Amino acid sequence: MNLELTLKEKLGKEIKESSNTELYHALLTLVQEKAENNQKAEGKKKIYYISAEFLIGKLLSNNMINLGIYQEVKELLAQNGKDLCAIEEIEVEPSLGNGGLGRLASCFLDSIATLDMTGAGIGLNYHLGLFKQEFENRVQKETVNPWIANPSWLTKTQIGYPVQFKDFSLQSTMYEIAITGYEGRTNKLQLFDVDTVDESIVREGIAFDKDDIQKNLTLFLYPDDSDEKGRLLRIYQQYFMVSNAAQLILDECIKKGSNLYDLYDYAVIQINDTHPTMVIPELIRLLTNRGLNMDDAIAVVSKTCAYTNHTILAEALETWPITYLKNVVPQLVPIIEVLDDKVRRKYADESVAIIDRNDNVHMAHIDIHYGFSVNGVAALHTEILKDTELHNFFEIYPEKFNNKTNGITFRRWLLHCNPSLADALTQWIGDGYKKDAMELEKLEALASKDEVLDTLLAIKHDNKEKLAAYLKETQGLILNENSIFDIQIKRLHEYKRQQMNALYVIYKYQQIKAGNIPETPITVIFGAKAAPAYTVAKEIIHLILCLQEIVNNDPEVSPYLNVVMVENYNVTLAEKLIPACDLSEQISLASKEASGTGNMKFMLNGAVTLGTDDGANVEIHELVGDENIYVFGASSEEVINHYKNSDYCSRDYYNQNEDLKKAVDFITGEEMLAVGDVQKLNHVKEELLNKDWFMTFLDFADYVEKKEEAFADFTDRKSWAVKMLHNISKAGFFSSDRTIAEYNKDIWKL
Ligand code: 26Q
Repeated sequence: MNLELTLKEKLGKEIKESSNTELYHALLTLVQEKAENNQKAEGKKKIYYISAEFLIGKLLSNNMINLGIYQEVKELLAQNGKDLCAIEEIEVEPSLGNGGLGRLASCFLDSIATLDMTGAGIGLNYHLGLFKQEFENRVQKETVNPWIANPSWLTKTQIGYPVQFKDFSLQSTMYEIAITGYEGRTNKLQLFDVDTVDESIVREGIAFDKDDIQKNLTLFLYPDDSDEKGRLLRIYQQYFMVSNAAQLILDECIKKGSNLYDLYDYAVIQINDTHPTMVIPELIRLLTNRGLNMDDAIAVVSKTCAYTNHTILAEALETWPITYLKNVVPQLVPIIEVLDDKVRRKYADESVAIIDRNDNVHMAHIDIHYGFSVNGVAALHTEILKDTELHNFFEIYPEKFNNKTNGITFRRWLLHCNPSLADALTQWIGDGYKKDAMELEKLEALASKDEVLDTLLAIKHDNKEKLAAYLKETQGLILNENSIFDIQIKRLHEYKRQQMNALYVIYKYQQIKAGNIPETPITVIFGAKAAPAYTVAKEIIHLILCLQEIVNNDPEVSPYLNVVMVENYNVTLAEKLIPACDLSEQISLASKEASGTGNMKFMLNGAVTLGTDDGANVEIHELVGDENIYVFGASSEEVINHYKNSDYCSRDYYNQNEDLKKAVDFITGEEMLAVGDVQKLNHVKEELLNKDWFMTFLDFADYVEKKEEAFADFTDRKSWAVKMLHNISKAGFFSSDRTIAEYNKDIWKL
């Protein structure tokens, strides 16, 4: 294909004379056609990755990299005075996920296609996705985030199914997005939608009529579930997703020759957390409708479905009152009752029942009894599931439990987001690492080469300058590129402990005020959305925004310390923040973060981790060794014991640690009240003093000490560069290609 001719043909004019928007549209069609041509015949068995979230990010550049035309297009545009980066800005990021779980699903689709596996993602086509975050008077406000443009990456198909609810039925339409593999095949992300959805029912912010299911079913990514209507809508969404998935899967398998008794030879379904769990009773229902008896249907489905657990937080484990299911999907209720009955006949232990004494349905219990595999997402996480959270299940089914440590796609999180690092790596160790990430270990041999270390530092500095320029232009934020970039970007949740980082900022502010000036200036950068109904999380955002105001405007302090909270943190911003990071904050309370995947992205891009021994941090720690990571805080065992013995009292720490006390008191001191909301700030402080459920105070002293150590080490540029290099060289293990190869070997067996 002659790129230049094809592009001109699509434009109907010269490249020079085209606008960025016209170029984006032309490139989009060109890439779509090229992706389409890369489809391959399906193998007999197919992996169906069902997920309520796919956080795919912008697609243009990523697809061009995977299709091998990125460089050529970039140069062609440059020759015509056009900048690909500016064209990328036209694309709107689809935000069809909240965070880690959705982004993981997208990395997995990339790797499945790259490894040439027959597979598809199945989900929902939310018109407005996750809300867009705006800051107003230092408070998070939610607004809509329309992403479906014309043309877009979505293509409408002729495929659709009827989905029956209690009082009405809806006809679905399936949309597809091409998923390109790196020098691999093209697979599909299949998103179901309803034609009757009506964006005009959105009122102020993201408020809408929750009763009108025909108009709201795929309007938003699971909305607020703080009230009953929100929770019911969630069940409508989930059933709509899985009923479509089940019908599609059966159709495809029958076409390939399945007699349904051998369904598991044609399909394996990976259930991404419990959100798609109803696919199990739905498939059983459909199979019995097609003539299988109940026992056979259950046996077939149990050999087809596998479950991944992504969270140990009790409040995130889904349980639905059976009355909700009766009101939305009564046809599933008798099936779930049969499933529960069979469990109860076999096991007296009430804790493994599907329907509990209060008539709540435990979704994860369905997956564990009626799936053939249960996996956690990092070594520590899987051990905690086996030892505590799911211990009673592990005793029944030890053979079902397995670990699959998460991974990230290096195409997006290195080749695309950090091209200068990728080029330097290629120069040093060849480009074999692009297909076999373990080849990054070859870097170890270069740890004593000054020109390599200098280049690493120069690339980092350049990325910091680029980030500073971008944030200035898009958000009006001012960053000092000669300061240490200390970054915490992830959903806002108390267990992730942004509040501990904020307390450090206060501590440092007070230190500087007292004359203890840091050797190198520090910029503490945050990015986080809070769930709209999660009050404390929003108050913590308020706290950070107030600190930003106070610290950055204090002439005594701002030359040495700055606080920056980026607005509307999303995949696109992550791609710019991560390559610019020096210190990666992974400070969850040990035992609470199932894995984390941002930690891996930072490491790959040469940041050094400051973290607790939690989730995949444990594996990063093991790989890079004590010298190349800053680990602090109570161990997961200690934390689990504190919960077991209920013996943690935050106030004791407050009373015994003068620095901590001063920092906490500052939250409601006069400087803060001059810029912040008294109620919100009081409440944050009270929560910490009276509850601190995630033990911020327990780890605070150790956190400060380690952070100071990291900042001090940073000034020795050369030894810091060695740390960077070791982190990059050991990141190969965290390629999602490795993760997906393991899923296939142990679970999918395609
Ligand atoms: C459940 C019930 C009611 C309402 C909402 C939910 C809900 C929604 C989203 C529960 C969980 C999620 C998302 C979870 C998630 O993103 N988990 C993250 O998954 C990553 C990929 O495995 C891990 O790296 C992170 O550690 C984990 O927090």
